[in-house]
Amino acid sequence: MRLDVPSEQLDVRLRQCQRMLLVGHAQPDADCLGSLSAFSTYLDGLGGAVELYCPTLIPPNLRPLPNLERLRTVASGSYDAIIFLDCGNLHQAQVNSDRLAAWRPALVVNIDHHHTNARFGDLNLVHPQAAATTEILYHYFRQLRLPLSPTLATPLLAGILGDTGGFHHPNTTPGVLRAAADLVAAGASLPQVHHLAFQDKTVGMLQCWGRVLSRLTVSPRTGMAVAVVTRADLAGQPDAAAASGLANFLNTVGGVRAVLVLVEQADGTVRGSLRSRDPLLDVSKFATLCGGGGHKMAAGFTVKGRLAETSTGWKIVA
Ligand SMILES: [Mn+2]
Repeated sequence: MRLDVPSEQLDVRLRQCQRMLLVGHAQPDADCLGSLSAFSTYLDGLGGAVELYCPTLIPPNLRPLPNLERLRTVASGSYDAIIFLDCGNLHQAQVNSDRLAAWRPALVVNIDHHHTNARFGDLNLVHPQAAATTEILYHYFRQLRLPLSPTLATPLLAGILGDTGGFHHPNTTPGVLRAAADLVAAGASLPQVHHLAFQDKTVGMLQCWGRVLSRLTVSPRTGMAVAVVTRADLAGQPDAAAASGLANFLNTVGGVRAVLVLVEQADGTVRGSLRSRDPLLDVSKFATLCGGGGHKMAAGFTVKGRLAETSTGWKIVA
């Protein structure tokens, strides 16, 4: 993979920085957290101070990745460089332009693979053909001839496994598999990383899914499965796990062309998760219409409102 910005050019800039902040998106997944973990290990080796920031808490199954104990949900200092990882836009990281200005960064780096990426950085390593942000980082580190220790290889593989659904999504290219093989050769354990990335279900979550699935509808006309998750269904379950896990699961059901999971959030919004396995569909277009974004086969959006049942189905009402 040829990177938009030569690796040496970014490496030289980062070596000049005293204070750096790594930023991940809200409700971070294995790719986002794998990227934060691996990139912080690399930056620690350059000499500057490195902070890790994510606006929401991280799923317990991903906490063992190196350096994530340093992750904070607040970052109030000023930084020479801010590096956004796996964020399609500032909004996904819950960062507005005032917040960004307050961090007073001399350099904003944007490393991502969402094809809706807004290219908001001073340096943009945005590669929509990459299966995962960690696949971009893999090539970045390789081009720098950085030795791949297990500490680096494990989170890189976690991101690849997470975003390829364990090598079963259509983004699993020969190049992804070669990168993964190289990471296993460098000391990442495939069974351990698979466990880390996917053993995220709990009994409470399955019971929540049970309530939601009892009302599941699949349109005979469009093949779209729609599931709605109310606050009552959640009964204290984390919203993100309910949404993305359920959407991925429904995407494996026969006869389903596309999936929409709507989850009522505690803050008076509804989060939509979209999935498809049909190469003729682009669910990110649907997400973009609703103010969100993402990939052709996995996308999401957030709208104000709450879920209400009507005589003909469910509606998002103010
Ligand atoms: Mn990703």
